[in-house]
Order: sequence, then C-alpha cells, then structure tokens
Amino acid sequence: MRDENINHAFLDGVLSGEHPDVFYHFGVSSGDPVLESFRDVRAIIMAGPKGRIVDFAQRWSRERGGAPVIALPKEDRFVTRYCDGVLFASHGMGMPSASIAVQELMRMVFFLKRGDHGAMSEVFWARVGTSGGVGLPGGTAVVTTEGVMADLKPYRLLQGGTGEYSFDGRFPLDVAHAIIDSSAGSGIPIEKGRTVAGNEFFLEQYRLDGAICMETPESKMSWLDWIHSQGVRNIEMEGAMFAGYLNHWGFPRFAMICTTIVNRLEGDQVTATPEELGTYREHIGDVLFNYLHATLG
Ligand code: R2B
Ligand code: URA
Repeated sequence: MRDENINHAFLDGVLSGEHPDVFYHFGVSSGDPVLESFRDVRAIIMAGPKGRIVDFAQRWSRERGGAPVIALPKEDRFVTRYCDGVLFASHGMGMPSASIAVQELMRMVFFLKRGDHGAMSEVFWARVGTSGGVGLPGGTAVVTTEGVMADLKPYRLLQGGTGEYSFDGRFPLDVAHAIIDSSAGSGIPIEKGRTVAGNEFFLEQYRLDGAICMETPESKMSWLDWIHSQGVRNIEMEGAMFAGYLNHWGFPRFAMICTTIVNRLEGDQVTATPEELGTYREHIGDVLFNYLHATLG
C-alpha cells in the first residue's frame, strides 16, 4: 500500500474513535453494527446497474452453499450486498458517479481492515461491465491492461484553476492473466487490451448517433483506427478512474472485465437483442465467478 497517499488526517480519527466515517451514498456509518459482518471482506465486486449486483450476490450465495446475503438498507444511490467474503456494490454510470462509490468503498476497506496494510492489500477489486468493442464482435470478454481517457492519457481531474490531478491507470497484469487463465477452456471469447473510459457515451466515444454530434464519419473512424493501433480493444466509462484511484492507495489486486455489446468499427447503435445481451452478460459473470472461486477457494 502507498501509505503516503492515504488520507490519514481524516481516517486515523475514525480508527481511534474520535469521529465516525459516514459513507453517505451507501447509507451506512462506521459505527453501524451491520458493518461488523463485513470485516472478513476479501473481494469487492462493482458493476454499473443495481440488478447485476443483486443477481451476482444471489449467484454467489447459491454457489457457496446458501451463504446468507446481507443488504444495506439505502438503495437510492448504490445497491450493496455482502455474501461470504464478497461485497457487491453498484456504481452507476460514468466516472463522476463511480468515483463516489470507489472512494467510499476505499474508506470502508480502511475501516474494516483497521488500517492494516497487509489485510487491505489482500482485498481483490473488480469492475464487471459492458463496453463497445474496438474490432471485436459482441460477446467478447475484455480484461483490461490499462485504463485511459479518450486522448489515451491517464484519468485526470481539474485541480481548481491551477492544473490537474493525474492518476496511473495501469491494471496489475498478473491479475489480468490469472483471470484469463481461470476461464481457459470455458469457450468464452476473452481478449486483453487497453480500455478507453469516455466521460460521455456519445461525444467522448466519437458516436455519430447522439442528439449532439461534433464528428464526421471520417473523424470517427480516424479516432477508432488510432486507438485500435495503440492497443485499445474496448470503450466504457469508468475504468481509467477505477484503476487510478486503486493505484493511488497501492492496492495490488484489481481488474476490469467488460463484455463488448457492439463492435464500434461497424456501428454506433447497440442493436443486439435482449437474448444476445443476456448471453454477453452471462459471459462476464462466468469469467468473474471462475476467478472468484479460483482465488477465494
Ligand atoms: C458501460 O456501459 C454504461 C453505458 O451504457 C457505462 O457505465 C459503461 O461504462
Ligand atoms: N458502454 C459504453 O460506454 N460504450 C459502449 O459502446 C457500450 C457500452
């Protein structure tokens, strides 16, 4: 862990009991007894939609001998489920939403593991989601090696009027390879590659079908060809921040697994049928669960 990047000025007072930590968007505080049952958390699995979290937790419970599922009561922002060492949490769409979930969960892990670096570094984090493929057909599971923004630079935010904060978007390659290995022989098409995180579904992903369009067919294809030539295999909306924040604290084990739902070299609109989309989502669920079983025993 990178202790120098942990906000001890705020967090140490939580451990010493000077003040609680209110995880406002999850509707829970460090003083709430329900968090005692999360102490053994070994993996944090995040996904955009709430329904996917509920489904994942139910599946994990089934596959772990009917282990109980615990829900946090507040569900208007993010949905959370805890079951047998795994905390499942939704993050909404885009980096502004997902960054709130990630920051509160990082604080929660600090609290649950009592600031112990060894225990914190054992926690595995994953985002499991959908994406636009770049030269890949729908239904391919992409395991990300690096998250970048649309200009292929790392995730960054305005630092008031003075500059920008910038974050390292690389994903640990040993984890990416272990995920791919644990689904070997499953028949699911899996690729690894860099992933662009757009701040927008339309403009920062160079779509021509938005209400607002700033691109031409030529500028769109030129961007897609460029990012493809630089090793990008898919486009989504959270990965660069997700890796950037986890790297900032020095978490060593995290990953992103996204299914492609459209091949952006062939079009912009998502025309896959509900049945096809269901199959694509099953792929990433299977890849995730194969790894969870392999890594958590
Ligand atoms: C993938 O899908 C969502 C947009 O449809 C977004 O959250 C993402 O990263
Ligand atoms: N999610 C995205 O952000 N982009 C796509 O093209 C598909 C899913």
